[in-house]
Amino acid sequence: MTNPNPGGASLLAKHLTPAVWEALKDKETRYGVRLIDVVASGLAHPESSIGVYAGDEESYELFAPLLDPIIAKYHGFGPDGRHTSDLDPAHLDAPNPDPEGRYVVSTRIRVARNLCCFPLGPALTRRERRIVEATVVRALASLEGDLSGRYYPLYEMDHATKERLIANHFLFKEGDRFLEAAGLNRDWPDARGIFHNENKTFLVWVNEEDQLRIISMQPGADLEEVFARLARALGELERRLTFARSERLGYLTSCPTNLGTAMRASVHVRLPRLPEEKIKAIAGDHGLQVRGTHGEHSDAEGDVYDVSNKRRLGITEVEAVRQLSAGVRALLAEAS
Ligand code: ADP
Ligand code: CIR
Repeated sequence: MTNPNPGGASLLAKHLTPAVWEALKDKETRYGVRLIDVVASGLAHPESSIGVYAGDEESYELFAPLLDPIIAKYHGFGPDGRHTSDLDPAHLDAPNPDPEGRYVVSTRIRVARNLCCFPLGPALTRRERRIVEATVVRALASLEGDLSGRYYPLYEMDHATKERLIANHFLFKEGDRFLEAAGLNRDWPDARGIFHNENKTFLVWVNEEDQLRIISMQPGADLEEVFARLARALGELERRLTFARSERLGYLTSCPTNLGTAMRASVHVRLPRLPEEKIKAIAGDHGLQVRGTHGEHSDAEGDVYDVSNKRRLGITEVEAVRQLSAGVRALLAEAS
């Protein structure tokens, strides 16, 4: 097969040179992940912004000639970089940027995690995915206090409940075409589901893009409270589960944009008086990205934007939330 470079503006198209294709096309990881699997989503969707997904930890080593330049471009993190973590809420210092609740509708911080010693989602077998689900659900069942909750398997959930949870920003959407092409939706909805506490301030998505998406969220702009809850939940889960992690790349995730902290800290902020281009410019100056009201690949509804840290690798969790805090302050200064 000759180099199938999809063209377009994706990082895959930029970095899948004939030399890289030739050097990597016959390689295969111990879990059977090949170059053609890593690039499948970007080939199927030339409109991708990134275009690659890793099938396992070894993919990041074996296919480094393709993935390292993509990681460097997205995160500004070179091959000699070393990722460090700081989840200590005492280090945060990000006071509520909107104490009167005039602009910020809600705050959400999520991290992605995958279990050590399994392939990542694109290469999981149905049986392995079920073992992951059972392992995670067992760990979640023993959480106490405000973190205690219930797991709802997707196959048991009726259509109306699912739609309501998605509309209220609690549950992942179904049928993402990029994930589909990466093999992440195989056997859907088997072994997928959502855990949440009673007031839905602590939630865990199971077996979507990553095996776990651990989420802390609440109305308003109290970044410190949302971060502290997430850090506490992660501490509890780390005592019960072993997550896939590398010295260099931090927490391992299926999409290279999520490596490192695997954290996306966001606010939903209503900015009726600022043009979208201005919002994007201010956000960009602060290392933030802007999404629509219903997440990635959606539009802003009612002037509500999702503003979050873009970089997740080579930055600590505390720094990522501080970056969000500074950017939101700058946006609010312009908005009033
Ligand atoms: P991810 O957070 O995993 O990167 P998405 O961009 O698809 O993925 O967002 C997932 C969901 O979280 C969407 O419903 C989105 O609207 C919601 N969301 C993101 N940020 C916030 C926020 N600050 N408040 C409420 N919901 C949010
Ligand atoms: C794409 O390449 O466009 C999709 N696979 C989604 C990439 C992840 N999104 C992002 O920029 N954080």
